[in-house]
Amino acid sequence: MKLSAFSMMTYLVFVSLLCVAVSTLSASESSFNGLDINNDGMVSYDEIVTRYIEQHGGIDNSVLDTLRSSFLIADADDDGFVSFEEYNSL
Ligand SMILES: [Ca+2]
Ligand SMILES: [Ca+2]
Repeated sequence: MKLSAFSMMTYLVFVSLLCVAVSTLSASESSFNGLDINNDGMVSYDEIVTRYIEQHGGIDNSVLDTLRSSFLIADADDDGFVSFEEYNSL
């Protein structure tokens, strides 16, 4: 349902960011764990931003906006975190 309001470009940016964390490992669990910096089993918005900055050396406001809106869509149950199940369903 949320996907209808979700542009393809936003989707691609978000998925590529999720994949870039551990790009040499193909297992989705490994890439999820690469994003889960504090190993609490959930990926927060701050963790995604931190990983993005590590990968790109910085971040600008337009990317922050895209990440924020993408994160809200990925967080299907609106608890403020993306679980492994939510990540896998992207
Ligand atoms: Ca976490
Ligand atoms: Ca969630």
